[in-house]
Amino acid sequence: MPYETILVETRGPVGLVTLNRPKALNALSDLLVTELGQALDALEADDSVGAIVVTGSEKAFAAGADIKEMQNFSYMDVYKANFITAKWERLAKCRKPTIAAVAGYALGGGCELAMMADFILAADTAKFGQPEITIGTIPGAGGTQRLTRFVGKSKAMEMCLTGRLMDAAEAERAGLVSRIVPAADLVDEAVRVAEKIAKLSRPVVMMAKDAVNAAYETTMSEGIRVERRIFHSTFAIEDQKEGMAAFAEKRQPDWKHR
Ligand code: CO8
Repeated sequence: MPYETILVETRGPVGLVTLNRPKALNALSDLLVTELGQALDALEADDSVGAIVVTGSEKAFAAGADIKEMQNFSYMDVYKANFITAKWERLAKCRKPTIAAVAGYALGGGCELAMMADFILAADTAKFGQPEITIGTIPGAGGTQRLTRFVGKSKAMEMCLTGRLMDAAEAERAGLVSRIVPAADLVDEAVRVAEKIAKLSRPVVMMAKDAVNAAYETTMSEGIRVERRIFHSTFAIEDQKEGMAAFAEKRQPDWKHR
């Protein structure tokens, strides 16, 4: 399907979505968010795709929600349309594993979008921030909640109250990103990691993702209970037999479910 604001391709078992509004630093217009949702629907439905990478340009992953588009919205406009959270949550709702590959600015809604992925790989040029306060509003797509869980109250509070940006090194120290890679290698490395995940047993990968996500949504004791139930259920999948047999027989596993 041709899109106006994103590029979509598959590289082997990896779906790669590139945000593509370079003149606006990939500002997240309503059309872009809609098209991103459509692309994710299609990649989730495509059985040949085992993992998804979302990236932007060298200069910007995304510089936020489109300020020019929303500047004249009234309270009634945003309230009635439930602006814009329902559509934005699509990335967070993916069942397949997702990686945000971030170079340059990931600001406001851009930072929020990156945090909806399962993990963030950052280029050494990446800059993260929630600068909404400097334009008279606050994060509206999970920023105050997800950032606080990633980096803790003190840093999240400082960033949301002052709009200060975090560079890649600070983001890695704070646990916002899993790793930093040179900007020139970012997309290739993200695709390599996604491919590695896509070549594993798909149901077991999805179960591992569910179990880690439980840590964000429940108490420790409930999370441990969820993990144990999911762990037990892997023993109902042929791939657990295959993986353990392959280990014992000193060979590579041949996964049944990909
Ligand atoms: N919206 C619309 N246009 C943008 C945005 C944006 N967020 N960011 C940049 N642009 C446009 C600029 O207006 C400019 O367009 P033009 O050439 O027509 O003037 C073009 O992109 C290039 O930008 P700059 O000239 O400003 O580039 P610089 O390199 O000088 O500066 C910055 C880069 C620092 C990233 C700067 O552009 C900037 O500060 N951008 C705004 C950052 C920001 O405040 N983001 C938060 C937006 S609010 C938000 O995200 C709320 C989320 C709430 C979520 C609700 C669900 C949607």
